[in-house]
Amino acid sequence: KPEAGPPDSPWLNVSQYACQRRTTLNNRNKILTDALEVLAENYEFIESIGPCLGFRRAASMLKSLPAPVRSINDIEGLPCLGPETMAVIQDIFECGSSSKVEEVLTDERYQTLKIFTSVFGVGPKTAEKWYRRGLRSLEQIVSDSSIHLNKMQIAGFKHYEDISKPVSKAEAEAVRRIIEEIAGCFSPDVTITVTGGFRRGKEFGHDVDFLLTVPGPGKEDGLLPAVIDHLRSQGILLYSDFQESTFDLTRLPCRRFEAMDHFQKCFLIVKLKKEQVVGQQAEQRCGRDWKAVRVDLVAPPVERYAFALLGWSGSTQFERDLRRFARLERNMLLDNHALFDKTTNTFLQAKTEEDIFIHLGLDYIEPWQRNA
Ligand code: TTP
Ligand code: MN
Ligand code: MN
Ligand code: MN
Repeated sequence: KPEAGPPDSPWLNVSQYACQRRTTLNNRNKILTDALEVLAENYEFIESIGPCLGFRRAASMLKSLPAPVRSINDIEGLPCLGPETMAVIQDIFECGSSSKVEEVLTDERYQTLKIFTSVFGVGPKTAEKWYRRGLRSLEQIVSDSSIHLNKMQIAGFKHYEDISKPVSKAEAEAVRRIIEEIAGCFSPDVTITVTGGFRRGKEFGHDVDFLLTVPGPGKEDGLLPAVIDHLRSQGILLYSDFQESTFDLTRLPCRRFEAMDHFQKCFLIVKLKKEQVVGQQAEQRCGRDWKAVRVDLVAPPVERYAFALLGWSGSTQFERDLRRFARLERNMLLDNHALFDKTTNTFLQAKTEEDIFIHLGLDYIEPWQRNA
């Protein structure tokens, strides 16, 4: 085998940045990326950010390759592969699996934290606290009266069965119709855009994400509270966490990647009737005729739309690398609100996602190619 593939190999010139790669849902290296993501997750649980990102970056790079990696020679010269990652990949090629990964998968702590963090509202910190108290199952958590659950976690446990199941495209479409109708009552000019995993072409998601906008300055004020009230009066609001806008152009942009932005937004659980979903039976003899579904709504000011759309379309790894690329390669700061050029001290305006890619000197990457 040649050392680094033939000269015209598509594996040459693979960028270290996800925003310079096209990553579809067709992952040819799932065995490797699943293994690396287990290690990344394990490091996330112990809040060891450096190693976690290292493994995530490696997995993300491998997802973009147009063919399966068949030997350790294949990946020579590719970016994002540190010595630890190389050792894992070598183990998988030589033994069929990585002992390091197997160890994590059978580790009681990993298994327990994985279960605990699968509850809506429970992050690594809370999961770790419960683990240290000797708790090992969700049943133990809900029956322990000394544990204080917040409002989000109470909803998370209450609807656990439903919201731990994947949301289908048909269900996402049904949710879109409901939100569209309700938002249309607030203003006939509202536009609703699917973001998140469904915009990237995924068949299933853990929630449904939407961006709502109304043309005209400040016209989005009050939109989400109105939508939430409407859902409540229809009896289909199971949980809502509304966050008022704290958006302030004078304090832009943020210095680093933030999971949270400053737009008006809400994290919801809504009741989706089976009859509202195309292709599902209206009535079942036994059991409920509805399913609880997690829904995220964001309502940015219309002139921030392109930045919000890019930021909420993901994947998380793609977003991280867009920001990292902007900072390290362009001396610019990008977040969900704006793009700032530090060299000229100016904000760069954008009406579309394409505008932002042009400002960054990047080829446009379609949403379905952002599954990094
Ligand atoms: P998610 O809904 O968490 O992820 P996803 O849609 O890619 O995957 P899934 O199918 O499992 O739902 O987040 C979508 C994007 O929104 C993600 O790129 C991160 C971004 N995001 C923000 O920018 N700010 C926020 O406050 C949150 C919660 C998400
Ligand atoms: Mn989502
Ligand atoms: Mn979401
Ligand atoms: Mn901020």
